[in-house]
Amino acid sequence: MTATTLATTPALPDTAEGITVTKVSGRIGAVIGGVRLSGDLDEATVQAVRDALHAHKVIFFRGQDHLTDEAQLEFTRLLGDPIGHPTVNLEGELVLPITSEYGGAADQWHTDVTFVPAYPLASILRAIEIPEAGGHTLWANTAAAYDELSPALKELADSLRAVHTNLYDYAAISPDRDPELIKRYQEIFASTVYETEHPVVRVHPVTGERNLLLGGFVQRLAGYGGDDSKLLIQLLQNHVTRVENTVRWSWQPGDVAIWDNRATQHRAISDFGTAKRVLHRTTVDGDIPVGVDGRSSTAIKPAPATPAQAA
Ligand SMILES: O=C(O)CCC(=O)C(=O)O
Ligand SMILES: [Fe+2]
Repeated sequence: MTATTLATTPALPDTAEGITVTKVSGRIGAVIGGVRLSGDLDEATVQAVRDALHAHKVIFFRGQDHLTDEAQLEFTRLLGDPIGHPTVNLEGELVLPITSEYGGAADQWHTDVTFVPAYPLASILRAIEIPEAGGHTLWANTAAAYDELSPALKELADSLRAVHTNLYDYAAISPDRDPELIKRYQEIFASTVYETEHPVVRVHPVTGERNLLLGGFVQRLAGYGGDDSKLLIQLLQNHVTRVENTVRWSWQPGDVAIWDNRATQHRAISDFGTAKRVLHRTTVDGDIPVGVDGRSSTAIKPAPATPAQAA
């Protein structure tokens, strides 16, 4: 870069200067201070938020009580195109209530909506009503998980592809919940069956980091028999959820968490009994993952339209 271009590089506006970034854990998570979230943020502030998101994977904002659903959605638009859930938001709503109404919470480690090829690049979760105790959320850094693998395991992981689906046995993973409620939830959540083959190692399109892409929607590894598939998935998933790679957030109403859905997994902690817990989620449309070998994810179900059908 020449002296001339340096001299003409615009200084960041004042608004971005007041922003503080304070790490919460060693490897993932930071609290951002000095930002009042809204659809009116200037580009320098939005860029600072994006940078913090890519660096820390999940970022937290306290005291955003002024936000309405509409304002949350307007802020979401600054990060990309908001997108509804493929099966739960059948009316096309862009704000998804995450409630305890089905008994408990999303307490399996997962990355949001990985059963479709271009799953969301980020999710934004706003706390509305929080139990007096418990109901925390955990996030794990899937790039840190990849980094700590031995060279031989990295090479193996780089070569694997996994099938993700929204059709699994919901009752088996939540044996202590009301079977009727679970059945109703499964009927909605898997009303259309999706299956997608993703690379197990996704190259992040912004940071270039390699991330393990697994989580609760994984069904099997392509080309591996059942037992080997299960064991290999477990081996890699254990690195993702190692406590050292995680952060835990204790919610207050008005808190907002934003996570890089291309670089994390998360889960709720279902330890709040029958207490009411309500959060509102928006998601930002994502891009199709690419593996280390340059191969993209592919849809299996619903079967992609052939060129003749599409015509
Ligand atoms: O309820 C939570 O803490 C997490 C919910 C969740 O998985 C999500 O909002 O994507
Ligand atoms: Fe989730």
